[in-house]
Amino acid sequence: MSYLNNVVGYRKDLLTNRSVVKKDNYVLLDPDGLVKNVIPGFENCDVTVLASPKIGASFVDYLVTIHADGKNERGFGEEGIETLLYLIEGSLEVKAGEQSYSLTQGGFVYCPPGTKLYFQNKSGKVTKAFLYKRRYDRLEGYEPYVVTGNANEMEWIKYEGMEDVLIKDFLPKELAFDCNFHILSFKPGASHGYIETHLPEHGAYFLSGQGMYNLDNDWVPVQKGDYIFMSAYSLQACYAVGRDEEFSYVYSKDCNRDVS
Ligand code: UGY
Ligand code: MN
Repeated sequence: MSYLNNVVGYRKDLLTNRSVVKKDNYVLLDPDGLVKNVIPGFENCDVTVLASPKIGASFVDYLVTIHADGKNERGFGEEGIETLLYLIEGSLEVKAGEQSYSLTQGGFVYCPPGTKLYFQNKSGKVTKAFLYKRRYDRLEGYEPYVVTGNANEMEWIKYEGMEDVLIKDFLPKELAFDCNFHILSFKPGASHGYIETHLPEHGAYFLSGQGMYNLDNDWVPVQKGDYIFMSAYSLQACYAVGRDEEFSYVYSKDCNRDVS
């Protein structure tokens, strides 16, 4: 790196970006490279599309900065689409259809297809949210429903029996739901028990700490604010680095369905 500092006009922001894009395999997005997208109906919002079908995902993830009085009056979630909003920072008024919720940091609302998700930032402060949408895979005899809660009030569960890797599940483990959302947290030095290779896809937004991630056997450093898409069967595992802070991320995972 040091030679770059002697290059006349060297701009660190132009020459260094940790993002990696391996379409249909995995994607790491460094927040320094994110750009704003215009999404109809999102007012006073900076919207970035993270994962989408263009990189091989069956879902769309967004990072949304909602400025004072930012809102989406059209509602989020078209016909047949399920949605989730997770509040990374600040507070936000959210409606699932006609039902209203006041979310604080860590709050989430899941809407099944047929229920639109609306939000409005009345806090006067900037708020940051993670949004997800995906075509719902209906199973005869089962009806998904609105689920809301706050991750900060949920109990940690040992992940696969490990003492130093903990998980929280947002949605009930019921066949009505074809996906789930989790927060996975690693104590300093902790790691997955093995390199996972599985059918479900993930979109993961890093909430705290730093770690090393094995993505299809490429080891990449990741930290708070990064985003990773992991496609079906993409090899994946990580360990937390640092001494104090836990390494954690919120992520989606499709589940409860046969392969069609
Ligand atoms: O649930 C999972 O598959 C999760 N442990 N995967 C991951 O963290 N990459
Ligand atoms: Mn996994």
